[in-house]
Amino acid sequence: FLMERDLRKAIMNDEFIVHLQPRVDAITQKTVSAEALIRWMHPELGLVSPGEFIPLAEETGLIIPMGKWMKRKVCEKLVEWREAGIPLVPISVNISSQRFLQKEFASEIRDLLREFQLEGKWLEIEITENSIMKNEETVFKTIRELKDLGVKIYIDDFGTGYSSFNYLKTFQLDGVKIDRSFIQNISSESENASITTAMIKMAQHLKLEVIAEGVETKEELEYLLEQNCHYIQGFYFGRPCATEEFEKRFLKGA
Ligand code: G
Ligand code: G
Ligand code: MN
Ligand code: NA
Repeated sequence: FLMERDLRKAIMNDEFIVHLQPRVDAITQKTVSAEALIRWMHPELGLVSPGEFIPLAEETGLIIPMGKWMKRKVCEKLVEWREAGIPLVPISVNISSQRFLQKEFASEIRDLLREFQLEGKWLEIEITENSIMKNEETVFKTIRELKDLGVKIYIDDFGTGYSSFNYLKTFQLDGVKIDRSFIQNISSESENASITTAMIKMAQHLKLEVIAEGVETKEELEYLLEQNCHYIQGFYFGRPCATEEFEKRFLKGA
């Protein structure tokens, strides 16, 4: 029932907001970064979740202006924290493969960082395995340019894509985020446990950071810690929330 026209109007009327979810180092208990997740405050429907409009945004190409909006918002937030003397954490942004595969992606990031006078390490990106399967030449160049800027690159939903693992040695990535479907009930579901353990081992062997997503319970956390995976994102440490709440709860070291 959501139409392209609604989505266009939403972009024009600035109906989107950014929520942030902490990624925590479970050993130090410190928030090490934040994932930015888009939300749509629809005037009649209320909060619409991205699962309902990202596919339409991708089909219609509106994902491109939406992504630009998101990256600017994130840079504005980082600058706001810096000016307020709040200790920054990097903010990680989800990039649609449509955008990532365009030749100009890295220069968009470069221009943004320059405009906001931000070092690349404050902006991180999450791409899916599907983004690096195609168009190897462009991907290679884009990744190198992002690395030169100091922007970290993570594979999101790790373990759910169709690609082989070959890309892990081809491209210089920074880390993987193990999809939450593997994390759920990990301590009692032996299949999820074996798969996750293998993914953690492989990633660590390749010197990649490993982040477990969707961690909801103490049992899941403890299992992951036993496997040496201590970067944790999930409801256990915090749900995605408005930026003001994120600042109060997770950056109060200011
Ligand atoms: O926040 P939530 O779990 O409802 O997000 C659902 C999906 O929408 C996730 O796959 C998430 O990666 C995606 N998503 C959220 N925000 C953005 C965004 O700004 N850009 C893109 N491309 N995807 C997003
Ligand atoms: O595809 P991506 O990993 O970017 O999507 C992140 C999504 O996962 C967000 O929509 C966020 O709301 C959701 N999420 C984050 N932590 C948890 C969790 O602990 N449990 C569940 N069920 N969803 C989570
Ligand atoms: Mn993500
Ligand atoms: Na994910």
